[in-house]
Amino acid sequence: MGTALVYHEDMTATRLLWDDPECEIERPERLTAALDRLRQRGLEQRCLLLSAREASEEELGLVHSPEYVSLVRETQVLGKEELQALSGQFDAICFHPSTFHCARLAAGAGLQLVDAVLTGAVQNGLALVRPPGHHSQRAAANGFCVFNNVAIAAAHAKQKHGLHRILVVDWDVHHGQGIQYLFEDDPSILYFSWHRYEHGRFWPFLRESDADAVGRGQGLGFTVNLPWNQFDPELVLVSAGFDSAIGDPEGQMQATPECFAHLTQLLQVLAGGRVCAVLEGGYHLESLAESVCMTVQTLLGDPAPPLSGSMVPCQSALESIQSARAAQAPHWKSLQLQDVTPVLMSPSILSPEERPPPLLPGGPVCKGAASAPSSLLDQPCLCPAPSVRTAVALTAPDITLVLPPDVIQQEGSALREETEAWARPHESLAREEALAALGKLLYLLDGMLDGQVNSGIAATPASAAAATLDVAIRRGLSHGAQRLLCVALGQLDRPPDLAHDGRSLWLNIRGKEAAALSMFHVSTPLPAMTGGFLSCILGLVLPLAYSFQPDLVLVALGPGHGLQGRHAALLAAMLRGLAGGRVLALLEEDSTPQLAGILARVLNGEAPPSLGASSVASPEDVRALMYLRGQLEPQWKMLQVGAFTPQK
Ligand code: X5A
Ligand code: ZN
Repeated sequence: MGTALVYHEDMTATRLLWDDPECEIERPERLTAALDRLRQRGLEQRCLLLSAREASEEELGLVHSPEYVSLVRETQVLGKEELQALSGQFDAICFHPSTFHCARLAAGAGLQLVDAVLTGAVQNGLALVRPPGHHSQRAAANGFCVFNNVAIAAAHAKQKHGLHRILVVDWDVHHGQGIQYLFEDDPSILYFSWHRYEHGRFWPFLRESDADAVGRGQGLGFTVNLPWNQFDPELVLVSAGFDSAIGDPEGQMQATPECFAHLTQLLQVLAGGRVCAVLEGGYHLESLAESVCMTVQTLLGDPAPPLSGSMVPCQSALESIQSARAAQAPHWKSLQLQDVTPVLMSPSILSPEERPPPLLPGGPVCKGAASAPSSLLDQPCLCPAPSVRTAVALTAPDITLVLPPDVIQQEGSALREETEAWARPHESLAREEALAALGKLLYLLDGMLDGQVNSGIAATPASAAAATLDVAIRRGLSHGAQRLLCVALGQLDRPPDLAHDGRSLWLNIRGKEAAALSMFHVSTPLPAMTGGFLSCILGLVLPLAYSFQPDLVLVALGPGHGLQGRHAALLAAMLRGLAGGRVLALLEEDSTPQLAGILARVLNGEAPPSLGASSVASPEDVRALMYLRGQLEPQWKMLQVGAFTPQK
């Protein structure tokens, strides 16, 4: 359905008129660098370009006081000295005669994006704006922010489009206290922020940025850090700051550009894929440009490049996550079933006496942060994007199967002798139909391993499912895959003579028993309800998969898999985050065209249908999950993120 890119050149006008080391990083080149790179990568050309309009004063009034709007309006006619004096009344603000115009364009860009998404003109989009917005408050500019672009967009989505549940995800490195203040008593706007905090020593140095700020009044539980399986938003707004990216002089964090592709992709499974991202911070031009490209590319449906790095969460991150879970548990049923013992008994802010001086940019630099960008950013993913994103290889092409125009219906088959050689050890592959299906699967798989095709769907007669999967695994491992993840649903057993060499991870979702036969051979029951299914994916499948870092993923829906179409779509959408989206789905031949169609569209980058506000997991499902996590956590460290066991 398309991706919008909202921009207006005028937003490069506002700039610093005097010396101010704090404000100088928020400069016009931030926009031009991001836009140039989008052009260079051919991404701008794939978007629907919208020219930003100014927000009206009435629209600004959705979250700002009339007096404050007037005050900003009047800066247009002030001289340099007056501007500087007024700026001094706020924290980290530098007004310019064009500030009012730019800030109205920035707010207007967010509104236009929301309108485009909610009228169905596009599926999602990004607004490239200056000045940023998330620190700005009802009657105050703050932290380079003048009008609160994302907050105005959220209020507008409620007022003009009648939405009832809006998720705002703030991945800027700073806490968007402006958004928190504006909506802390509003349960219809769930504000989730991750930010650098340093026990209160990182700007904006606020006690209320901590995990125990959970909203108030009606809005209790609707501020800060939550899992998203009960809220079921109708729209996702992203305060997309890239100062959490590697190389940023403000944030001094280590997130690679690929991280933003994964964050975006994770959010795309919500709200039927209606995601509006609005630029906030991000001050390292190279890192900003790359991260913006990753975000837009993912909005366009391209698979996320694999994450690099060790996939071992650090202790302090685990503590922060656990604190937030503990603080949120009273307000969210899905957290109550889990182990949310607080790690920290006292609030994580230090008292004034024990507090070291504030951390300022240019102060102590995180190890590696300053030097990392050159190494990590100079070598963009060189592998060319496959020419075909998704191919469907069904034996009896179904005329009722409706596919998007760019999904290829594959005609080819592997050579007959070769197919027979692979089939020989398997009795169930002797039949002509099974052989024909195997030939098509091998051809598709080779296309994927050669890098011509990114993802695909193949089918097999039910009686040959296990043997076909067995061949696919062997073929994958012998023809270029280093690590292969196989997620098997239904009556499919791990091939008995598959080597235990750590190159394959077998995850079976079926039956009654949860069992970890080895760290590479895991079996878990298929949860009965949506809540349990989500917990299984988020709490087990993804942490295992991200820890394993496969370069090929097979998902097999075998005999009696019992999976609903929308659940299969969610599983496929989530697994697409692995292996650069190199996912092959294996279906039974008599699967419905609806199932094949939805999987093809999701593998091709479409958002899966929204699951609706889901039930929580059943006690049995939780028990199975907890058991497996306990067994596997020592080996697969990403599991620690969800179930924290304090470590000595
Ligand atoms: C939008 C944004 C940061 C202000 C930092 C002031 N503001 N030291 O990233
Ligand atoms: Zn920021």
